[in-house]
Amino acid sequence: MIAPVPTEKKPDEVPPANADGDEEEEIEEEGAHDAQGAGGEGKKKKKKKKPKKKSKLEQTEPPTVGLTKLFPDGKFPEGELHEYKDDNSYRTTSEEKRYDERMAMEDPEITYNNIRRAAEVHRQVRKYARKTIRPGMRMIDIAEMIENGVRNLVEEDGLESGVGFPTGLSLNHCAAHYSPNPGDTLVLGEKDVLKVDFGVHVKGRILDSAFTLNFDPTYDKLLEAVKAATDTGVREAGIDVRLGELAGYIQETMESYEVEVNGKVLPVKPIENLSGHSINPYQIHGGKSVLLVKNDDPTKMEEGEYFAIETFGSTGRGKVIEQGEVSHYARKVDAPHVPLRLTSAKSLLKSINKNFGTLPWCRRYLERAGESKYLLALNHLVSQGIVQDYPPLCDVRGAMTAQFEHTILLRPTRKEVVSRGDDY
Ligand code: 57R
Ligand code: CO
Repeated sequence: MIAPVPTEKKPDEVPPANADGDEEEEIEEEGAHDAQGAGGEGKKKKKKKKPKKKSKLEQTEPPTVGLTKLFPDGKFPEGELHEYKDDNSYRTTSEEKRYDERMAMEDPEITYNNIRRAAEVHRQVRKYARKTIRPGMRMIDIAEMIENGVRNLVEEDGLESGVGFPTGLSLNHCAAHYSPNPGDTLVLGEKDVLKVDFGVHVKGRILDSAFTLNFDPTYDKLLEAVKAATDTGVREAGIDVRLGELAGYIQETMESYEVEVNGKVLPVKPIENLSGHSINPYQIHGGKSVLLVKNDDPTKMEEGEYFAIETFGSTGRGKVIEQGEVSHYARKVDAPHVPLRLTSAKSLLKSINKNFGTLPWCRRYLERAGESKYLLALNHLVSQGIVQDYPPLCDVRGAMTAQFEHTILLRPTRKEVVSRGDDY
């Protein structure tokens, strides 16, 4: 549970005040302070100018400084490393695997530096979001604060770098795929449980990480259960691990928790029809789903793959249905090339291809790209199977749901939890 914090800390300007930047001349009186301490009319001796240490560029509040400025050598921090277990433990010291990794780092297509840059943007933006999001704020203002931070820090540049997908701000019994649409006047409440799920991409490498905020302690245990279940998933994931088995470990951890709500003890259930997922360049769902309930999916995790390990816990049925107005969309990777009779649909598709390609987006991003009165054309593209719509996914009213999510890399020598931070 987050305790109310004192008002906003004064933004610390970057760089320090003496704009002219030249070192202060310190003129020291010769002998002025000699032993007898008497002020002597000593000869004016020019003291050697000591280089004033360059003030380290720091992130501002709200975050505005592009990370290439904070990491001038272009090298971004490695995530949390885990050695592979059992018959993949040889990989840690394998010369061949270490060679493969060196090669990977030299290949602009494979280098881990892009996802690490996206991860550092995510950490710095969420640090500010976690201390700033408070009941009374409008959902649109929360979304734009996060998106402006991402665009500034990733130094947004069309499809080269930018926001990875719509900022998810699903509340209470809704677990995923809610983002405010234009005109949404919803305000965050004291008793709300908020899932903040936002993405950052660099050259199509999408960093997908999420956390849950609550502002009163009632559901602290639910958040603890889901954080532990996600950490189990992160720990047990690995090369050659079967997705169905991994789901079993996640379920075991989740179901070992219960929440007491107004004197009633409720079991924490993993949500059976939500999942984590593999991630491909410019494709948020890479085709492999990591479900949250044990199953016999024999599909294995493979070397070089990126996975979003995310778990959802609920005090309700542990099952979601599509509910409410759609905000989330994405052009299908293998969209059929059907002739579009509606000219407005043709030009809307052009705008989608130009601004998003196959990256997910929401209606606010469409309007930011200059589109208006697009709904008819958009629904036409959905009905033609060219664009997939993703309605909000909700358990029963009265249920409470929580989410935590990390992106992991299955590198040849070891697993890297690239989105790990000192917060979660
Ligand atoms: O990660 C249009 C998006 N994703 C944003 C994220 O799990 C995703 O439905 C997709 O914007 C589109 C799910 N699993 C079934 C396949 C069993 C959801 C929940 C988590 C989420 C948001 C997700 C899901 N499916 N794809 C990524
Ligand atoms: Co995800």
